[in-house]
Amino acid sequence: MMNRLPFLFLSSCAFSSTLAQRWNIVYIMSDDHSYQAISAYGHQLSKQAPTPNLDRIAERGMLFRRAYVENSLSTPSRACLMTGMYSHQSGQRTLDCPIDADAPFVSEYLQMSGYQTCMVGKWHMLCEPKGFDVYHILSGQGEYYDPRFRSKETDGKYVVEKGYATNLITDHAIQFLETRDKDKPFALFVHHKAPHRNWMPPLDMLNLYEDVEFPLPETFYDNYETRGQAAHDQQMSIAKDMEMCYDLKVTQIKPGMGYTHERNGDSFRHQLSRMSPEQRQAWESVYIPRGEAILTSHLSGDDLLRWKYQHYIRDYLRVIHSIDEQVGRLLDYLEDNDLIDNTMIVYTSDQGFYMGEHGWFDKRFMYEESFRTPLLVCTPGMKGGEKSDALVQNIDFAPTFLDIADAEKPRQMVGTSLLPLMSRGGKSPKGWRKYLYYHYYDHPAEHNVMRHDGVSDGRYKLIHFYGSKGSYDELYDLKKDPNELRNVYASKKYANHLSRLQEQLETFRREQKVDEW
Ligand code: SGN
Ligand code: CA
Repeated sequence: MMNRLPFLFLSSCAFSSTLAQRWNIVYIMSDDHSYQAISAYGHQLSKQAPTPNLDRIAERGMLFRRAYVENSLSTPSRACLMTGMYSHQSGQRTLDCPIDADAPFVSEYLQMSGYQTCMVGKWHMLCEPKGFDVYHILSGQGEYYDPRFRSKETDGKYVVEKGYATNLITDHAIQFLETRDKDKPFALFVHHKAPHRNWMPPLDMLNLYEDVEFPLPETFYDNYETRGQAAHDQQMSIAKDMEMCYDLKVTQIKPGMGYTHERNGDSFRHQLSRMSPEQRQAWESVYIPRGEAILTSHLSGDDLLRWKYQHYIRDYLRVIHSIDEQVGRLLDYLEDNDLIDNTMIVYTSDQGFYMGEHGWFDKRFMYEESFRTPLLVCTPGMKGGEKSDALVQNIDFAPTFLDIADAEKPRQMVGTSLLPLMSRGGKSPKGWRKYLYYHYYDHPAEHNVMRHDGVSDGRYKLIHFYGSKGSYDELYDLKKDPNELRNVYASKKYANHLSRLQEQLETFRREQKVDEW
């Protein structure tokens, strides 16, 4: 096929921001990291499990309170990052639907404009890494312990590396920084596997938070009273779908014991079988007694549900603690090597995640916890501690990086550079988007979330669910109902907002040539 990478113009005026001076770029993205678990966001959970190193980025720069994804799932979100396009434009609509292999990647543009580029960690896309001088990528979703990586040097073969994924990915990032071409600016993409399911902590953190009782989210017992079918039919509930063995590491679970259906038991046993005797010993010395304690206590009903929540959250936050430490290590390196004053640093996630809100784990929905994603950015010379309420989306990263590289934004990129917004203390510049478009396509699939698209203006949100079982809409007022418990679609009081959002949704679909899929 023809290479569709268009000629790239270096621009000295039109699209470039006076702020950027071809800084280096360090883009750190974790996998399924909720904003509720970053202390800079101030949520209850993170008060008991702070993330001082991630907060350093916010202290130096800006925290985005309204950062969103377009499609709350890994590979589609990564495609938005790499292409600056919506899912239907890149082709990567679901986890398995392959990206258009000819879609130009931001890494290719960065290379063309003189950057040295590197990708370490979870790649997960159904195409080869493109536009990277150096890469060390995990196999598929990746493994937590002794993960397999491949790079240009391994001739396409995966090779096991001893250690914990988050540390090894950081090692590779630092290795790149040590050996890079010092005559060029660099763009380093650090993509953590953590804290993706099934939340396996580093072996020296297995007991962290064991004595901490984390608060239940306000919406933990949501009964979806005002919602349509999708919220009722999902299979991501802690009560019904979180598995005792795979998710909560109760290794003694056997069929017929009356616990949650154990779909992933085999893959858990496979994870255990990959451990070295020392790893296995460290692991079992902690999880076997925990498993015994829960089984002999014969908890059921709400007691069992609360136990599941605590054990889920503790493992998740252990994994976060190690991300925080390793990001701190990378920031220290940048500081110690005089790179902090000419590097943009981004910390984000491929989407948000449910920490028990609405009784759920996982993501996929256009409801806030999964639609929103954490975003902390610092650039040289910022005053620090700033917050932005502007509507930003993961399609904006590619244009931002090209703005930094002083390169013109190619026509197919629908996102917008964040730099003008950052130079205005986070306030939206004239003409900034007033609506966000969202579209989730992955159904039928694991967790059984219906297909839906929608628009949000940051306060009002219209969601259109559709699929083989029919279609319906929901409307939320986030100011009056931040937890999205009251669907006001049928309320006359909201008729004006409803028709405004309906019109916006139609306009998006028409202009972006997208529809039900
Ligand atoms: C795996 C997980 C799912 C998760 C998807 C997508 N199941 O399939 O719980 O929703 O990844 O996650 S597991 O049994 O394999 O753990 S994503 O972040 O890659 O989009
Ligand atoms: Ca993810």
